[in-house]
Order: sequence, then structure tokens, then C-alpha cells
Amino acid sequence: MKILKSSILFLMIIFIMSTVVSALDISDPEDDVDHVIKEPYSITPVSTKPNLDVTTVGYTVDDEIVTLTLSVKGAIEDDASITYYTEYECNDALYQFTYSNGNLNSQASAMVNGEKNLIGQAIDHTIDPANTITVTYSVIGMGGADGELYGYAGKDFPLGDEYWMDNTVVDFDNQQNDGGQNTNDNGGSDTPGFEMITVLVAFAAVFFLAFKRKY
Ligand SMILES: [Ca+2]
Repeated sequence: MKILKSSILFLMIIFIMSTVVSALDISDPEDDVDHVIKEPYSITPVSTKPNLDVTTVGYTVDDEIVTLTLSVKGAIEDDASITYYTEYECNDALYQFTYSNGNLNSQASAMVNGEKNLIGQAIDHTIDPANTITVTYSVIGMGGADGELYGYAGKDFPLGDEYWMDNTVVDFDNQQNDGGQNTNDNGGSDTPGFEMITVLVAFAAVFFLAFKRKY
């Protein structure tokens, strides 16, 4: 009887853990697209490029499917000079995509001892021209949400004599230009993964079941 009870509890934990949803997202300020001129060098945040103005990048794992998203303030613009890029890297996996002018290039790689081993590509993608690119992959490894998420949108980046670019990383050039004030991109806020919540729910369920059976 005790073995049966333990088995039921174990299966219950496995069932709950199998529905784990991990998520991470990074918000990026609006109106912070960098206009960069190479000669003489200048960098100026502008609000006139909403289609390049990244607002969020996201990473979600649900039911063995990894989803990366990139959203902009304006619209996803199809133009050969414009590139949208997102990546998520954790201990055991690296997911990347580049979208430009209707074409998606994607990679899904296993990370082994810090080395990238290409496994495949995205399994699907959707372009919501209103403002979001969504790309899905089969999960590699554990699917945790403790890695690093990064994205950018660029026009004529990086080869043009001048280019526009907005990314989700602190821009130290602009920090200096602004006298130390970080008015440009920042790392945003990370939403903690939901693994801990799921674990707590699993434990609560186990205790509830044990209590119910005892009394
Ligand atoms: Ca932005």
C-alpha cells in the first residue's frame, strides 16, 4: 500500500513537471533607436524609426516547444536593408533567428562544453506585420529559463556608412554621450522562470494527497 501511494505521488509530480512552462522576457525602452554615423563618428538616439524600435524579446518553453519572439513599436518592415535578430543561449542550447525582407534564417544548436553544435532549424515561424516575429523550435536539453536573451533590429547595420540599430543591451556609448545617464537601451527586466512555482505546486499537491490519505 505504501509503495502504491509513493508511486501515485511520484507519477503526480512527473505529470505536473511535464507541464512546466518556462519563460523569460526583456523589455526595451521606446524611442531609443541609435542613429550611428561612422565618419566622423556620432551616435544619436532617435524616435523616427518605430519599425526598428525593439520593445520586447521573449523566450518560452511549453510542451517541448521553444518560442522566441521579437516585437517592435511600429511594424515588422520587409526591406532588404532591415534585419531583425533574436537569440537565446543557456547551458545546453542556443536558439537564433535572423529575419529580413520576408526571409527567415534560423539555427538550433546544442551547447557542449561551451561549443556550438548545430542540430537543426526552427520548426515554424509567423510574422505578425503589426509588430511581432514569432519563431518556434523543438526544445534542446532541459529547456530552462536561466540563460541570456538578446535581440536587435537594424537598418544598414553593421556595414553602412551610417546605420540605425536598437538592441536589448546597455549602450555604453550613449551612456557616455549622455553624461553617464543611461537613457538608451538597458537590459530591461527579466521575468523569473516559472519552474519554482511549478515545483511548489507539485509539493503542495503531494502534501495535500498525503494528508488526505492519512486522515
Ligand atoms: Ca527600443
